[in-house]
Amino acid sequence: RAGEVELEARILAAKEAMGERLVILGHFYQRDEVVKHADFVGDSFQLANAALTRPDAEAIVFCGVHFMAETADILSSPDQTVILPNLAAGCSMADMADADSVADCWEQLEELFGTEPDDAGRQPVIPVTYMNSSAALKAFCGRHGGIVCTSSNAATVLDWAFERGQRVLFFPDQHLGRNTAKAMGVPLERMPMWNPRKVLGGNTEQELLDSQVILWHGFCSVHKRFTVNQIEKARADYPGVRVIVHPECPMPVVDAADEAGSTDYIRKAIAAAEPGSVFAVGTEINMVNRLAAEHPEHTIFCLDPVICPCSTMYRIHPGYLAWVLEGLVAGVVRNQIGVDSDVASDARVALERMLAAKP
Ligand code: CIZ
Ligand code: SF4
Repeated sequence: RAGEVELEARILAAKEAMGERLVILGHFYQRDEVVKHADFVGDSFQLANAALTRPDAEAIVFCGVHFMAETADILSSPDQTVILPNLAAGCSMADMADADSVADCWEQLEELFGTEPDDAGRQPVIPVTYMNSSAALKAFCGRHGGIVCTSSNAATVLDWAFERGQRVLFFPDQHLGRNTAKAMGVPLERMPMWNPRKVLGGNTEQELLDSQVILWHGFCSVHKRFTVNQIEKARADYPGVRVIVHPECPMPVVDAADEAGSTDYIRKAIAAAEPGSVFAVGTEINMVNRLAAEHPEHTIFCLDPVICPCSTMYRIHPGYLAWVLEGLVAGVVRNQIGVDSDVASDARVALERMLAAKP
């Protein structure tokens, strides 16, 4: 406790000393002791955009995970410095699509499908990456006619890709890809999964030739914990409960829920509901607890009764926040995230395609 109070005082003093030269961004999945110091709270893309509204801030301290800080660095101006308070705050899902495995997959696909467009001018494969991926993977998509998506715009982005390609290679999250494509009417038989440890990803040539969406094998270890059993239990305990889950959850869970949507969707659905509503939410616990505190007029609980924070988000301890902020006050930049300029410009191409892809 005493330690917490002291840390908080150190953070506040450093913020005060930095004034307008500093902006602190806090992801929805961060713990309260960190979020309370954030100038903006949001999902990864909202936060990258929030940074753009503060061109005067020379330092952007991103309380989130590595790929988010990279995206902020790609979109911010060259004289802004992006800082990740703990460099060990990665994302296990993003790490599942490493550059070597992706390059190897692409080579095998090019060999199978060729590189020539069909009569309608569609490329053999359009790569689509979820925002939750490394800058290197976003750059790969930029270089190969591909695009980035978020969990809010995945269907719009897939439409964009289906217009331009005979099929899509979707990374890193199999669940977001499968749930989105299924809702758009793509049959499951046409969504083989690519396992990078196997030749042709573990598929036959025919399965790949018939595919419409090839799903990378990645997943989120937080969202894959939600189960249909938990939904059945919530419905039994709270008749009339609204079950909302994130589309990173496995397909049977999304199918059994009342609704699936991004963190932004979940927040808006709860804010718009009649007072006295009951929500069982399938996403990270810090966000669910905060929603419950912000909306005492509703009953809101996490679908998983066992506390399940995102363990890498949790690595942003207030102690690291104090340490990087005090560094800035002393003129020392600690834990800077800098994306190489070639990578950043290719990644920006894929991000800009996403912004231009309108429903
Ligand atoms: O699951 C995550 O990490 C999310 C929702 C990230 C994001 O885009 O904010
Ligand atoms: Fe990655 Fe899942 Fe954590 Fe999001 S919640 S940062 S996808 S591990």
